Amino acid sequence: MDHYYLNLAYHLALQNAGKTSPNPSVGAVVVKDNQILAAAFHPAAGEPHAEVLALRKAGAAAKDATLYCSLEPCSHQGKTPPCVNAIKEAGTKRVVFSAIDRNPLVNGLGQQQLKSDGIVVDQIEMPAVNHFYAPFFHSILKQRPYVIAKVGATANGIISPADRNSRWITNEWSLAWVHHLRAQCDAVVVGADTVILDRPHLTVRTPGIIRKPTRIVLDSRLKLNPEDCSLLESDAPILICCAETASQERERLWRECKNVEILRFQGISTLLPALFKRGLSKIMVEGGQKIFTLFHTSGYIDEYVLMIAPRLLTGKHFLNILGGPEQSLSETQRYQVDPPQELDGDVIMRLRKNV
Ligand code: AOF
Ligand code: ZN
Repeated sequence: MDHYYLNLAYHLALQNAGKTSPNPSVGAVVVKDNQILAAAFHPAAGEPHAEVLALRKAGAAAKDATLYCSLEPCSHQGKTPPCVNAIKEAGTKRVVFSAIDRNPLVNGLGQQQLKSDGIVVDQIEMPAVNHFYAPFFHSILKQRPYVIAKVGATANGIISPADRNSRWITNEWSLAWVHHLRAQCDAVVVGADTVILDRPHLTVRTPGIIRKPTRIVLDSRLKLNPEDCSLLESDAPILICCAETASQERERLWRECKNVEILRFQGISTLLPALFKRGLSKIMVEGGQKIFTLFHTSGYIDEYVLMIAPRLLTGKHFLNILGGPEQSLSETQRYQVDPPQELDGDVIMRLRKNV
């Protein structure tokens, strides 16, 4: 039954994914005599951890129970006290967890502490859980956000037809799916040209999900004009990233708008750690070609989500996913691929770097 309860803990974590940043989403289940006594997920950063909430719900009955957690319980004092203390105080007999918390402050110390308190500890690894926590581990170890590039393209790799009139290459199922993916991210990143030409809102429009990822625009010369900007038509934070030399006058105009911040930056390698420091640990780059190319050639795309429509487009003046220098195949990298998903003909491929 261990797998069953651990899977339940993982599904609790999935349920609250995207809402705990910069913390990971974690689920916990308290079980005794094959009865579920309590279950909880970590609601948000700064609030109690999943284990603490589940044990609190179980109360005195948690004595001699088994605690199932999607992630190794923490052993450090952060914004909240160590979970291992609460686990010991509750008289928990056994802890089963899936992934080791690779946060350097924990990284195995949680399970070590539990064992030295006389608690039986078992780890059951699950590939899905490892994938689930990869962005968190990645961002905390590299001190920069995990970067997903979301690309909607034709089967011959075209992201933007020359006329730019046909904005939606993929179908409506795919568009709905993108909103769901956005809801799991802390920010969406696009270039200024995409905002000017496509007039997007870049918000999450999924019924029942209230999430407002920051809308980041890379606009080195501050071309965007607050007097005519589609992003201001909806309510979610906007962060405009521009060069040191961009117009002060434009910046002043932008500063008068609600929900807008301006960040001056020198290059992408300094921008990403700055975003992480602002609590953005998972970001989704949505184009256009210049922005994909910038992130790709500097090696910052950790995962591609390719949404491929079953269409082929002819012509010379369209845009491919990536620009950049001529490469030979031997210089390219082979990614790991999840089993492709199909949404009414569109194919979603997730390519991840080998880490
Ligand atoms: C757990 N259970 O539910 C979560 C954990 O500042 P704090 O106290 O909230 O600690 C944050 C760190 O705790 C976070 O970076 C990660 O290592 C771990 N998250 N651990 O035992 C939880 N969310
Ligand atoms: Zn904890």
